[in-house]
Amino acid sequence: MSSYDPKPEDRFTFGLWTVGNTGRDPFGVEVRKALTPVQIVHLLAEVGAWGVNLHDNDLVPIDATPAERDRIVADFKRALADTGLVVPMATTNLFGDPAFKDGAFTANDPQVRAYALHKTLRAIDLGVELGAKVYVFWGGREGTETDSSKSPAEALKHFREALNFLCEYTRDQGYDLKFALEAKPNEPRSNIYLPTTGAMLGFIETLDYPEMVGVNPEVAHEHMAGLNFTHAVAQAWDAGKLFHIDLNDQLFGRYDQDFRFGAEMIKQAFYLVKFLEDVGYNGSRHFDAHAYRTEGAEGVKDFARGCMRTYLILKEKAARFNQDPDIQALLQAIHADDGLLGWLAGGYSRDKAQRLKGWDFDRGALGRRDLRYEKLDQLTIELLLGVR
Ligand code: GCO
Ligand code: MN
Ligand code: MN
Repeated sequence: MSSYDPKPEDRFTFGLWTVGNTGRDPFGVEVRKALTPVQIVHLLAEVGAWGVNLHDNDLVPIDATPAERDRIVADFKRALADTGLVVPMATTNLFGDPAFKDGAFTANDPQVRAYALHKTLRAIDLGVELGAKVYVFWGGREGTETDSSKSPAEALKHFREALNFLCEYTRDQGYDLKFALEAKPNEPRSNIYLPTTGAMLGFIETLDYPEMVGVNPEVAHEHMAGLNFTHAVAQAWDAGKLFHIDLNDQLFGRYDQDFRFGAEMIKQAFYLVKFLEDVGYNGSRHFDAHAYRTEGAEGVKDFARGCMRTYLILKEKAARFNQDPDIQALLQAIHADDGLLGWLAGGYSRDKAQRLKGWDFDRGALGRRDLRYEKLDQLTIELLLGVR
């Protein structure tokens, strides 16, 4: 067994909709046979994943009868028990049905908004029944093509009301469940509200129970917006809000590509893995991606194994970075502190402000410092390219 084989403690998860993706796109029909949820659980166990996540309707069709629902859920639970897979996260499909064409919690029609709540209440029950501890909200249809149709401020009010209602419900039921909001700038709507992780973090503080609500940042979504994903993740971590993460890959400026983790922007993927490992993130590492449309049944397994393997290789590279004597020597020099300004630590005081105003800085020397980031970056690249 190589050290790149996934283990339960790696907390690698996939959605039913990820390895279950049939390759359908706006220009073409399915290229792969649809797998049942039970088959997907077995596939994930075969490739070594720890968990499986789901939207309500990935498991239970939207028009299933109560008896059908119970049978499907029982079969699924048996597959989980047979394989040892867990369900750490659940979510609601609030985008697929035509009822949600103008949004769910932010739709103009109060009946649609109420239906979205009704559907989510039931889906929360289902998620908790399966053991989920994190509940994701991705508002794919929460947005507009034309801003003549609704006020963005009204829409946010509606979204806030819905989340407050659902937080109260979760508390009322005594569920051990946290919410994680997932931002995306566009697709399928032309403009989706709260388009970035940073926007979500600001919004969370306006909720009645902000401590219950965090974020689920996704690589592809911040890349679609041309942003540095690791910086978004770091902000979420700093705020104590990194409840979940969606890993995949994506070039800037493209449609939602959902590629295998690390498939495109390997250096960004490295800094992300290094960040997660350095800070000790211990939530799910969820791959929200799917195989290329060129792939069949074996290709889907190659895809899933590739996501996990690349993560583990990058984790090893991060450990190497942290031990590399040349890299560490450079970092030590970069962060060197002669201690002269040590008295500034520990926050403001009137005396400190006075003393600082009178301090004589050698501005010229500060500007002349050669920072050696070129060398540091080249060493990082060489490490990633496998020659160190
Ligand atoms: C997307 C999203 C979704 C969500 C999923 C769970 O771009 O389609 O990333 O895959 O993550 O709906 O909330
Ligand atoms: Mn996505
Ligand atoms: Mn996602």
